[in-house]
Amino acid sequence: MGTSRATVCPFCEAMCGLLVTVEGGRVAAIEGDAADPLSRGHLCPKAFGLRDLHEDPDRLRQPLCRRGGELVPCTWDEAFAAAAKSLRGVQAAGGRDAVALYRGNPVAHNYAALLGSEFVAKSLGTRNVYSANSVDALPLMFAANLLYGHPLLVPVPDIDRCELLLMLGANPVVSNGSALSAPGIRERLRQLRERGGRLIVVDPRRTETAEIADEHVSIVPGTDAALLLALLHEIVAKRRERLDRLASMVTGLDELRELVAPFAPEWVAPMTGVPADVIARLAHSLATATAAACYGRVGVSTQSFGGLCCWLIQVLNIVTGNLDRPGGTLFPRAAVDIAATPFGRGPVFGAFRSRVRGLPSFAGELPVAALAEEIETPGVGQIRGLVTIAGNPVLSTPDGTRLDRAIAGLEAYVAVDFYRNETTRHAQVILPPPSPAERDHFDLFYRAFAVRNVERYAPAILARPAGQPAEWDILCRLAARVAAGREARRFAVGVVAAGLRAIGAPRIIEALLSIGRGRQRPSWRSVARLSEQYPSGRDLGGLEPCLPARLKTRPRRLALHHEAMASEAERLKTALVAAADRPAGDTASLLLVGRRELRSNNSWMHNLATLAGGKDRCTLMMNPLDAAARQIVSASTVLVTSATGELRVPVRLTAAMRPGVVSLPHGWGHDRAGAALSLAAQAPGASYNDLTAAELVDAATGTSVLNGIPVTVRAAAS
Ligand SMILES: Nc1nc2c(c(=O)[nH]1)N[C@H]1C(S)=C(S)[C@@H](COP(=O)(O)OP(=O)(O)OC[C@H]3O[C@@H](n4cnc5c(=O)[nH]c(N)nc54)[C@H](O)[C@@H]3O)O[C@H]1N2
Ligand SMILES: Nc1nc2c(c(=O)[nH]1)N[C@H]1C(S)=C(S)[C@@H](COP(=O)(O)OP(=O)(O)OC[C@H]3O[C@@H](n4cnc5c(=O)[nH]c(N)nc54)[C@H](O)[C@@H]3O)O[C@H]1N2
Ligand code: SF4
Ligand SMILES: [Mo]
Repeated sequence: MGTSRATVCPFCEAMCGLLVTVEGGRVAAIEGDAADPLSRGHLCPKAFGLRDLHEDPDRLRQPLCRRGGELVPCTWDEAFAAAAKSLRGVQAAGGRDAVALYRGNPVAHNYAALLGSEFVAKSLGTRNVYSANSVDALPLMFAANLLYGHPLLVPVPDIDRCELLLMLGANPVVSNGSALSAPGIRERLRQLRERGGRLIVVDPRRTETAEIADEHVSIVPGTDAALLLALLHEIVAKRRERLDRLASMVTGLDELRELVAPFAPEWVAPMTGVPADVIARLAHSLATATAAACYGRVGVSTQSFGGLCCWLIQVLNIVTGNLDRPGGTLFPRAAVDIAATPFGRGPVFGAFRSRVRGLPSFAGELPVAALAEEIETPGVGQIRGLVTIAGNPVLSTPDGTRLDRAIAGLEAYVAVDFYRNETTRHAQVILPPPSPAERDHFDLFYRAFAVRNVERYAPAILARPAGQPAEWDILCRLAARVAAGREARRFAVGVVAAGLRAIGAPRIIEALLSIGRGRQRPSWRSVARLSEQYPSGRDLGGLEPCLPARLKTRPRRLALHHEAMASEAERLKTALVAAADRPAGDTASLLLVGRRELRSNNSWMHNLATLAGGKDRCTLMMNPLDAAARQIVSASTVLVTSATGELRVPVRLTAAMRPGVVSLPHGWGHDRAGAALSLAAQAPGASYNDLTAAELVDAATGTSVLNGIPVTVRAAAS
């Protein structure tokens, strides 16, 4: 018999509690932890990735250094020496900004990487800090910062109590929710409908979530801002707003009335593809429901008016009185309040700009759309070295082919990753962290987005092999080596990193917990005690109203007027007028949108046996009408061409697609030489981001436009 250990799945934002049976030092079984107050026993197939990833022969268990052009195993001492030497060399010649840092999505699921990578950033002292945020949730944080005063003070829909949920550009039945941690969301949505509530999904595809909804509203990609403005037009211009207890906090309502005035449903209907009577009906439902929530994610974030969309969604919740209302949208209160951390301190937006294109910074980072040009363009501050931590920007950021080429030409590149993926294959040094089964777990980031407040710490379920440092160790050591002997501020960062490395990451969590807990609750002296006493997590209760107290705006007001958003609405108006004047033509062109697949996680987990099997997932979904017009037959191979590139993928004909729109998942394209993902390479697929353009960003925020990309599709010669 093995022993059962409780942990948390690190693979998506749902944070499912798991019970793992360990036998002879191996993971023998994984099941959902019914005692977890948030996940209540839910888990999805990806949880088994915990075992597969641990046992994957391609997972790096030893650092690699480049010798004579080849990446070969080396000792940790050799790896750190080579890493520090190359990065320091580049900075000595080209200045601090000559080395860039890119942090990928798994950093947010790994508290030691989240904290440790801050040291790496500060020790490099570079302005060239990038992350996956600018191909993801940046517009949402931008809106939160404008309205609530902090990028991480984001309300989530109270789906367990709401009566009407209007969802745009999100597919939580597959993604398991994003900026909305609600494990088992399919069941929660079923319950919503069972208690008489309604779910309405706005998406160009009849998604798996739309499939279980009361209504699917098919929309032309990239036009959600117009739809949202028309909804607001119906509510605010017609004075049907209902601020209720928010009335004393709201300012700028008159300006909002003016802003939405031109966007009558009849006007936006032809461009959005949503009939005017449907818009009017949706607005009426929102304005009259006792508790409703509007929610949007990736589809409304990474599109040409992403910032405006995310802001309008919040404004819609405010003017219907649903913000901070049970059954509406509420602010989670995690044991560690990340909205009270230094992230986002100071001028959050536009504190500095990228060198070549002048794209604005957000929360200390530049948009990743600028990375390739910052590497390619000579001059003072040109990037000649790179550090990536848990990322794969060659597959996950726009114009991957160009970035791939740019990274290949760098003088120094150090990666912290346990795979030699499509990006890290270019590294001079790869420093592999332990497998997720070998690390402790505390969700520092995603608890801020959960529909129930839970405090949970889990020790590692397996011991680290001898010689394998913790990721905290790796990042602190790297930071200390890079900063040694530099100017005072960086030197100090290095000294602190070296000191805290010895103390260990759990102590930082204990410190944060004791600050965050407030007066009335008992103070945990150790995370070990927390996990002993509450192995499945400690329930801190459901979400509750907290405004105006938690607002970070000064004075504590909800201001509905923002110059930046007013000018975005103006830009949208101009674009719509131009579109309406254009002769209907160009039926050759289709609009490409993204999707996610259940047994996949962005560009990775494609190398895991349990998840990789089954039918081809990197397929282009297309409406049969569009196929017929192009003599494309079911299951054939097609060529998809954009202004940036061309892909060959199998086609899947389905009436779920809106005519004129095609859908492809991102994160495939595992046929690049030099990566070491043997299983993934057997079904490589093609990379969506070979079609997207670095030039295309949301003007308000600098976030990449990854949806609504014009493409042509034709049958490939067999
Ligand atoms: N076209 C298009 N592009 C997109 C998107 C889209 O919808 N459409 N979505 C975007 C979104 S939302 C995101 S979040 C990004 C993701 O983009 P990225 O964050 O750049 O890439 P991932 O695919 O998440 O790759 C994660 C890497 O981290 C490694 N890793 C996993 N766990 C750990 C760990 O604990 N420590 C370390 N050091 N490494 C680890 C894995 O081995 C893998 O190589 O992609 C974006 N790109
Ligand atoms: N299984 C699985 N789960 C995941 C991930 C994964 O790769 N696989 N990735 C994780 C990550 S990093 C994230 S950020 C989340 C993302 O979580 P979600 O945002 O829920 O996931 P997506 O499936 O990308 O949903 C985006 C939807 O937007 C639609 N869309 C595209 N363009 C438009 C548009 O212009 N307007 C509207 N209204 N809709 C549009 C697409 O058709 C798609 O259905 O998922 C997380 N969970
Ligand atoms: S939904 Fe799946 S991948 Fe996400 S945390 Fe739960 S088990 Fe892990
Ligand atoms: Mo993401």
